[in-house]
Amino acid sequence: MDAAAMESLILELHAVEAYKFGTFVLKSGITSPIYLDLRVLVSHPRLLSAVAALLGTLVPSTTPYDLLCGVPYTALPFASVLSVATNTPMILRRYHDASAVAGGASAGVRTQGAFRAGDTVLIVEDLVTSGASVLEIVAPLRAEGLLVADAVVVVDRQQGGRENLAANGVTLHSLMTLTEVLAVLVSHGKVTQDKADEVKRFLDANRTVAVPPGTTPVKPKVARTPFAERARLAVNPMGRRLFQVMEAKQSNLCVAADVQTTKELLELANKVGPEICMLKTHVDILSDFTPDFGGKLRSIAEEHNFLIFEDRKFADIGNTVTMQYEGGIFRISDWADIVNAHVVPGPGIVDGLKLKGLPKGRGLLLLAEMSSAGNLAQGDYTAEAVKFAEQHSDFVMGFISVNPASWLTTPSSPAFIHATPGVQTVAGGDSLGQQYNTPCSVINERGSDIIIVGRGIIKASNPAEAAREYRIQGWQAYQTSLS
Ligand code: 5BU
Repeated sequence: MDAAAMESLILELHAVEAYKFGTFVLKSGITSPIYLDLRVLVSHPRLLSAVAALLGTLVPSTTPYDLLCGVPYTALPFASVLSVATNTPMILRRYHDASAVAGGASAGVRTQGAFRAGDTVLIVEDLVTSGASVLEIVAPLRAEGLLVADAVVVVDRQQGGRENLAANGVTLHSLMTLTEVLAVLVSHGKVTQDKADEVKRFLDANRTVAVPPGTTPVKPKVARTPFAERARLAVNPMGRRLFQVMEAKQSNLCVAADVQTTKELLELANKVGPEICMLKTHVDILSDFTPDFGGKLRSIAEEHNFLIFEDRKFADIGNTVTMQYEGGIFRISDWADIVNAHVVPGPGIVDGLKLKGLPKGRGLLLLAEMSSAGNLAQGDYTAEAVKFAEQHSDFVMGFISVNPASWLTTPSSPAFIHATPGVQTVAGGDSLGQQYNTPCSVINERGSDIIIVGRGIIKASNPAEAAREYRIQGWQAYQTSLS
């Protein structure tokens, strides 16, 4: 769109009060001095039609698409008008699947309209802040085998959405940015310079909504040895088995089963079992643990072919961890294929755990990094973890890592595996310091192998379906990283 056309569109949108100035709390939780309300366009069909037509011109003709999908609800009229005008079929996604789960004729059917796996979908959205709404649509579409590489949007609020989408393999094309809107409104006397400056200060302070510092990928892709080959290189038998399971199930997904009862955990294991290579437990948060828990979980693991990782994070001297690993009420070494340990006590912790675990064919992950904000596992500490692992490659199968592509000291063998917690479809964090990166960023840019997903799956209304979506995303990112 040329500058004159954009200027006149901005003024027309202003005339129908699509831009509102005041104090507004956005969906992302931030307080904004400007609010864009493009729903008003349903009352102005000519303008709606013009905006829809312009959206259709944003994607270069060299990247054709088969289908349109509007992000509910504001963008649905834009997508519909563009669909009719260009004779491009549409598909529909529900906003949230609560109604589908509740029942009814279309229960369980979440993408409506005719499509085939491999079809290319153009996402249509009204405006993008963090990109969360677009990503909530992209993930399930990809899980259905659809290809999504582009999203068109009327306004880019310039608050991390473009970067967040790019980190997930989606190119954002916008008709205008908030900066361009402000410049036109000021030059036509529609807002004061003071108001524009206030909005600009807000923009500067909120450039990367939901993308905490350090989570934007900076590293180039790392060269990757395929999992099948690494299975052959692995010294620790459990490490070898994990690579084999990953290849067999085409899954580099580990679910963090952070539920409070054994009943819930076993049910969850059954639901997500087909999608995962590994189930991560915190056995000490189960309120009703009984000694038969391990046996029950192991039979589910055998049925679905996944490994059990007890996230015990041992952190004591060698002698104590032998007892914590083998004894107590949990008897972890009897049922957990894999455990993990901090390296802060020194190499004695690995010796201690190895004494009990190696004869049983178990494996150990060392905590080289952590996902929580402000943690101290970095730099030399991470390098020491690598050293410990190399000295005990018979028992240490890999690391808990966050950004192994950034490590200055890297393991000399690709046999070590990297598993990364702090993963959700949208980058961000929780209120207690957890930091999330996307599957694509974790596997592709950060060079990890396994995504560990907890609340992104267990809090979903359909954990089995969410697990499938994460598995497909994680595996696609792995395959991309091979090429
Ligand atoms: P979430 O719900 O996806 O945030 O759960 C993450 C899980 O991974 C949870 O069980 C944590 O205890 C675990 N975790 C982590 O989040 N960060 C770390 O550095 C390590 C483990 Br180690």
